[in-house]
Amino acid sequence: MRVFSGIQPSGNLHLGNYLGAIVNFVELQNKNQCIYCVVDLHSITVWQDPEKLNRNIREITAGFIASGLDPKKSIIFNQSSVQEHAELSWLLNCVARVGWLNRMTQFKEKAGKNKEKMSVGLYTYPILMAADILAYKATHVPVGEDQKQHIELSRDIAQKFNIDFRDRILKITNKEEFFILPEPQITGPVTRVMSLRDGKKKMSSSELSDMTRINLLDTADQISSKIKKAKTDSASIPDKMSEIEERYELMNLVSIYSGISGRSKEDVLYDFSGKQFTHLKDSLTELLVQKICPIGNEMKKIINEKEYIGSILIDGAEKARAIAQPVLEETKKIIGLA
Ligand code: AQP
Repeated sequence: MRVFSGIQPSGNLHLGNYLGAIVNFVELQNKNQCIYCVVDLHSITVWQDPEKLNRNIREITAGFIASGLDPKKSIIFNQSSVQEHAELSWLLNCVARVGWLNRMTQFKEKAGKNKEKMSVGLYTYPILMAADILAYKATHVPVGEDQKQHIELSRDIAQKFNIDFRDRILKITNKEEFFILPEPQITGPVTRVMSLRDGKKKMSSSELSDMTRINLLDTADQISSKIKKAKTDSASIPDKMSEIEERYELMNLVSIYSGISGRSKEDVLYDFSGKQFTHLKDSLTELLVQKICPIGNEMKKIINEKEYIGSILIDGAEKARAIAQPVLEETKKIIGLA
């Protein structure tokens, strides 16, 4: 298995990133070759304050390390320092079809009625993501559920390339196929953490209100206040999961509790059934403070160690380029460019 995944440095590394992706990243690094990228080129598809972007890149890197990623085991780097991503992305732009991009729900959700005013980069973002993955011939991509459609697109692009250039691939590589079709690994403790203020919307770093999410850098007081104010309904807490399927906010709190504690959602719900919401919220706050605050404190320490973070990213970029460059060169040869 070769694992690739990334997180955008758009500020506010949050509980969704942690439970949906990072926990899995850490687990996978022990048995596989893992490549984890701070996808800075993705983040600029929406406006990023240039004065803050560099710190945000350090924040994600520090978050990786504080959560348990080991730069000796995993390759950690930022996307813009390995130019192969951008170059392969252009080549794949010429393979992907407009109709495929038009089906991407994330663009529709993000753009809403303002489609015409969005950056072209936001529209073509999934092709850059395909390049990120295919440049390493990654076999597995650990992500949250929201990224499933983008991984499927990466597979479609890989497959079309393999078909369009079948004869050239055989001639140049002596193999039937060039790109590997990557598998999504949507197996984090919670694959879709929802907003604390709206159980139908995913927790997101770009949501304007900070009350919608728990950031890994939040203090114990901030966590406590956000969970206290988290939206709930007025009905009592039942003891069966089937009864909370449409009570989205309660389902979210139970899922987060389960993801952090490692206990099943059924057991968690059973423990709090018939009790007041404050019991669930107080207990969840305690768990989150125990789990998240040490990570946040470690991040705060590492973020300012600019040289340390710089050396991890430079070393990671070198290792990443050593894999991606030959793949790009071969891709160009297959296409007839080199
Ligand atoms: N709410 C979530 N629940 C579970 N997994 C999530 N991920 C993100 N949000 C959740 C997973 O985290 C990885 C990095 O995601 P990202 O950098 O694309 O997302 P973000 O930080 O949450 O940023 P935005 O502002 O919300 O951007 P979009 O809308 O582009 O995702 C991915 O594996 C993702 O699945």
